[in-house]
Amino acid sequence: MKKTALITGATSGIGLATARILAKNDINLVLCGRRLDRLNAIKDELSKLTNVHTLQFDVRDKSQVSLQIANIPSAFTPINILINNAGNAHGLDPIQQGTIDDWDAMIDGNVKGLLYVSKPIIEQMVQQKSGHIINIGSSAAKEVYPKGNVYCASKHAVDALTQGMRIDLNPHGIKVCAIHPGLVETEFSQVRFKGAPVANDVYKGFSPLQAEDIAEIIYFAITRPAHVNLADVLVFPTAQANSVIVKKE
Ligand code: NDP
Ligand code: 8X3
Repeated sequence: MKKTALITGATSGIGLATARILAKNDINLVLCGRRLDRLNAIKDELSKLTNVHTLQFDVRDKSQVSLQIANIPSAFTPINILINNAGNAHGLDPIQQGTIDDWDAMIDGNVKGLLYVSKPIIEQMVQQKSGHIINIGSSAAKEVYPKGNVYCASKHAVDALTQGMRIDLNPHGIKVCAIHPGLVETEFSQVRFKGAPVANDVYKGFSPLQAEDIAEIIYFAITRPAHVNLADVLVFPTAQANSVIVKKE
């Protein structure tokens, strides 16, 4: 019986790379994001490999999230694998110079959005007495770095929620995992720096992780035997020791 995975943030970066590897491995996909043109193009691409359904919503919009998840066609339910990947950093400023709009975007998207998506899927998984939730945290979930303040807080929350989910869902046979990447070359820095040229410098002078590196780890996690749960994975590029030490040429 084919499994179905719902991936948030499937329109670029880690989410898109994960959609591609899962499609190649015959997993049905429910792909989510805000950019409809990209969702349509990805559906065209991956429908050649597997069954694909797309949902366009902003994870911050709780009524849209619950409405759209409630209306997933029955061929794609129940969801067996939830990959909570949607998220971004907005700004890199000392706390005294941060903007409330950036803070709202990070707390509402990275934390509350993850909860809004998880709630209806967890209900399905509890009914099924099985399921696998993968939350994409960050090295910023494990340590705080200068100017990282609110982004780090949002990812620390993802780490805490992962642990809380693992505890509360333990009686229901549901696996819960967090994958915490360091520097991955995606659209992340374009978003963080709002398209400013500095975004192009973030990954220069060393070999950063690529989205496919994280997608492969996600695929490894979801293909472990039933009795094995990868609970917490911290992954850096070799050149990175922590959030502030990166060996550059
Ligand atoms: P990208 O910017 O390439 O991808 C982010 C994805 O999230 C997009 O598909 C975007 O889709 C979606 N997204 C963002 N905000 C929302 C929202 N409010 N509602 C719905 N979808 C949203 O970055 P990454 O692939 O790098 O990021 C994926 C995850 O990995 C994030 O949680 C990020 O924090 C985390 N991460 C990234 C690292 C890095 O260095 N790149 C390192 C550690 C963790 P759309 O715009 O179409 O809605
Ligand atoms: C993304 C990695 O170092 O920019 O979560 O926080 S970092």
